[in-house]
Amino acid sequence: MVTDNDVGQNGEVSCNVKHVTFKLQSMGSKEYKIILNKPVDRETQGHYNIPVSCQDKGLPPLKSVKSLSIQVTDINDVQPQFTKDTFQFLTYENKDKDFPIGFVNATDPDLESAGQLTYSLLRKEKSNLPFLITSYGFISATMSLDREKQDVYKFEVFVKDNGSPSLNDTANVVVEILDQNDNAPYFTYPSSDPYTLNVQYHPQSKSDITVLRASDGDSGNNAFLRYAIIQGNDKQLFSMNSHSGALSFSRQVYLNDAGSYELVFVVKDSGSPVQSSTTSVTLVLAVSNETSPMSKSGPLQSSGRVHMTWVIIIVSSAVIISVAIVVSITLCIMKCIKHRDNTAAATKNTAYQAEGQLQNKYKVQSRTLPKLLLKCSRPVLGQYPRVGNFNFIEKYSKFQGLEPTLSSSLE
Ligand SMILES: [Ca+2]
Ligand SMILES: [Ca+2]
Ligand SMILES: [Ca+2]
Ligand SMILES: [Ca+2]
Repeated sequence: MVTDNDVGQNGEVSCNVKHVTFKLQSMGSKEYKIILNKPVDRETQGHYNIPVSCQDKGLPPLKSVKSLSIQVTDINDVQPQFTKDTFQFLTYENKDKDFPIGFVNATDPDLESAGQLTYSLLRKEKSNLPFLITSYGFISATMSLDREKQDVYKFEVFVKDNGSPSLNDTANVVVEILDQNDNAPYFTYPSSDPYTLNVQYHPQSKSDITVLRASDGDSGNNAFLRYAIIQGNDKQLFSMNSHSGALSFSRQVYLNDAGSYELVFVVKDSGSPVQSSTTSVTLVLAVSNETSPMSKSGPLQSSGRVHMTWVIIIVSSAVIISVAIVVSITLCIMKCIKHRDNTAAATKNTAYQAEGQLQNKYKVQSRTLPKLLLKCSRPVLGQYPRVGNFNFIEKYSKFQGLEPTLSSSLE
């Protein structure tokens, strides 16, 4: 409502609003109501300030401008919306009850109860889901989960606002259960423990005997199996392919290999910690008469003998060579002593005669000369006359206490 106390045209007033969303509608003299030019959305804009101007028809016209504040009231016109179409969670098996799985969440921009959300599980039929969800979207397990029973759970969650009428949304949830190594492998073949396996061997037979089989309820490395023989293979007659479980002869089979073998096999998974199981097999080996009679240990003994022969040859050779060396040395010493006795006499005169010739130059003492001569030119002395000339290449003084490095000749 607008007032103007003037009379006549001076009191006639007209008002208007320049706004795209609102306009004025006349309700008669000096009364207007503001109406919507187009719909408003509180979630887009919740408040408006609208300038309203009024002007009379006097001369000159007088004008008044006032701002109107308009607040948009909320209604529950937006439904809640999950932030994802599908929520995916991973969790381990064997966890305690109430173990947390994850959160789901949705948005709703409405105000107060129109935007207050409540979550729940959408239970289809009578499926016994081992999960619960709190009203604010937290999912947990209601029991310990076993991946070997069920490894994936798929269900829907539901969210609603508290407006009136209430609006809602749904989303998918996938919970994948991760494996733990909680199952030991077990043999499926042999099918019983102990087990008797009859094997007939012919020389034409292949080395394969049989293939052991095992199973493991886990997955991945927790079910990656390896096989081994852990007992009863003292003669090293059998071998096991650790991956395939194939049992075969590891060497040639001989007649005396026939008999019964109490074998124990193990199968292990590759989990952490490793789990395993064993099984016993009585392998009864019959061999055909065509089989080589050579004993298994034959080649080993033969090999041992060859080894021993070599040892004997080497030791004998060493002894013979040692004896030869000792005899040679002994003979040499004896010969040496004999020669010294002979040359001592032979050189006595020569030495003294030589001394006369040498003294001027080298001051050689007469008693040392026979020794030098004996060492340096003993073999020659016997073939030459007792009198000779000596040509030292070093002076005597250097010989004292040293091995002689002189050469001598007798002419
Ligand atoms: Ca709303
Ligand atoms: Ca709402
Ligand atoms: Ca498992
Ligand atoms: Ca396992």
